[in-house]
Parts: sequence; structure tokens; C-alpha cells
Amino acid sequence: MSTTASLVPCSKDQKQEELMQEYCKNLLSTLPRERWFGSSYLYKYNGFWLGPKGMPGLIACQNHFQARDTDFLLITTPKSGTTWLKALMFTLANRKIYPINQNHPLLKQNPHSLVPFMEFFCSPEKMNPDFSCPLGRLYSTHYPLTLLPQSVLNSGCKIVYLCRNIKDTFVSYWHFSRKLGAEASLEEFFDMFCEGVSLSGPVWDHVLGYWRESLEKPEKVLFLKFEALQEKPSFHLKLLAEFMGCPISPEEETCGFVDEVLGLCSFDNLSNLEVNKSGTQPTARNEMFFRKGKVGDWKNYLTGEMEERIDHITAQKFFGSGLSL
Ligand code: PAP
Repeated sequence: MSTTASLVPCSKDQKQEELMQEYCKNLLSTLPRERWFGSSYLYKYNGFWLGPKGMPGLIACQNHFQARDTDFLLITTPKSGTTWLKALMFTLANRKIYPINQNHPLLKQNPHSLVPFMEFFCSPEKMNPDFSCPLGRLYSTHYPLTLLPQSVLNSGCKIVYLCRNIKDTFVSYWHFSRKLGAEASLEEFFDMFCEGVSLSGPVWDHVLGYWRESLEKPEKVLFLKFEALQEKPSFHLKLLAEFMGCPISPEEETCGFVDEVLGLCSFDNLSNLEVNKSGTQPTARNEMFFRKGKVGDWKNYLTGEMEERIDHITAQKFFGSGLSL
């Protein structure tokens, strides 16, 4: 330690964070790992693959996060449309304080800045940032069901879960990882993905966990698919609003509120905003969260053999569950 550092007293917050970092460093060194991008690895923890930066947040959340009955948690598999759903949920939940006009926060901030990932609540002191909306608090995570803080499961906190066709999820994940600096080829990435090695993967286990939970507790978990959202956006927006306890009124419908929300949160609108072309998040530049936003883009990347392989795994994993993706 340098002389200067030893003279500056550590705040309680700093100390906690240092201890947490040390604890996580030790923990990570005991876990199986696979290279992800650059010098970054994914680590296998309790059956799921996590990024190195996610570990302090996970441990802190598991030990300290206190969910409230009025919380809403958006949970997604990475690259399934998180950015889109954050925008929709934020707009619905805050519409009384932020009507849709030129001053709407989504025009100035990326959805990830407005609905934070729990993964970054990496110390007890950072556990309760004020991201309240008139309905309660709005958070998100990529954690699988088995790694959620107990208080989320034991409280009245509601979960909105979003997943996407597995092949499109893979292609989006591949592009995103490339932009982060991954050098592996599509084929190498594909092999890893099929082995279950992807951020918060195996993706099938992630989805199945929440699918079963949604069947058991439909009042707690709303299970959504990206494709269904694209096919029937108005229907799903109304469903979402009802689930969140802020249904769209007949007056709002008459005034065109549904179309306004969908327009504000659309791929074309968000991806063309200055903030989303130039700003940045702790994990990536804002523009990296917007690529094509289309269904079926996997056809432009996967060979017939790859399609067969991934479909086979999906069929095996989802067999008997009633779920298809
Ligand atoms: P994350 O897991 O890193 O938060 P996430 O937002 O889940 O990323 O996924 C990004 C995907 O959603 C991208 O898909 P693509 O690579 O197939 O294009 C992105 O384009 C798409 N996306 C982002 N915003 C929207 C939107 N408003 N409408 C539809 N799709 C969107």
C-alpha cells in the first residue's frame, strides 16, 4: 500500500466493497471457467455461467437485497429484448409523473439507466438506490431463478420474465460479444453456447426455471416471449399493464395511449435517439443494445446443421414442459 493510501481513512462503504471484491476473487478462483471475450471469463456457479463482474453483485444481493411487496423485477435471458421491455415497463409504471411528451426520460436516457440491473448493486450500501416509480420499485436482472435473493421469492414482488427464440438469442449474443471484443468464431461460440456456456446460461435451464414458476404462480410471474410481443404488441402491452396493477383505461385507449407507448419504445425510435447513439452503460455502449430487433435473423447466420443441433437440444430440454421457443 502506498503512503498516501495508508493516510486516507477508508469509508465503511469502501471497506465493505474491498472485502466483497476479495471474497469474490477467492470464490472465482475455485470455480470452473471458460474464456468469454478478451481476458474476460465466464464462471460456473451453482449450475449457471456468470460474468466476473456479476459475482460481487450476486453475493451482495443474495445476502442483503430486501425485496418489497410492491417491487417489480424484469428478468430476462441476455439478448432477449431486455432493453425494449425496460422501456415499456418504465413508461407504463411512470405514466402519471411522465406523460409521453418531449420531456419524457426515455428521450434523454437509455432504458438501462432508468431500470437498473441488480447485478450492479455490489455492496450493502448500494443495495437500495432510489429507482422508485409511482407503483413501487423497478429493477431487472439476468439471474436464473435458483440464484435469486430469497426475499424476491418470499415477498409479493412481481416478476416479468422475457425470453426469445433460442437461435435468435444466440445470434444476438454472438454479435454483442463480438462488439465487446470476443474473437472466437461463430462456430466456436456456437459450440460453447450449445454446451450451455453463455452469460447466465445454459439458456434452456434459465427459461425452464421461470416457465415452471410461471405455471405454478401465474400471479407472481408473467412469462413473455419476444416474438409474441412483436406479433401482438398492443395485446401484450395491455397484459403487462394489468399484471403490473396499472391497467390501461378505456379513456387512455381512446386517446391512443397504446400506440404512443409502442411508438416511443419502438426499435426505430429508441435506436435513433442521440443518447442511444453516443451514451454508455457500465457494461457496453448504448448503441450496442440496438442491432436489428427482428424475428428470425438467425437464418442469415446458422447453417442447416447448426439449426438442427440447436433445435434438437431445445426439443430435448423442453420435452414434456409444454414450452416451445
Ligand atoms: P441485454 O441482454 O444486453 O440487455 P437485450 O436488450 O436483451 O440485451 O437484447 C438486445 C436485442 O434486443 C437486440 O436484438 P438483435 O441483436 O437481434 O437485433 C436488439 O436489437 C433488440 N432490441 C433492442 N431494443 C429493441 C426494441 N425497442 N424493440 C425490439 N427489439 C429491440
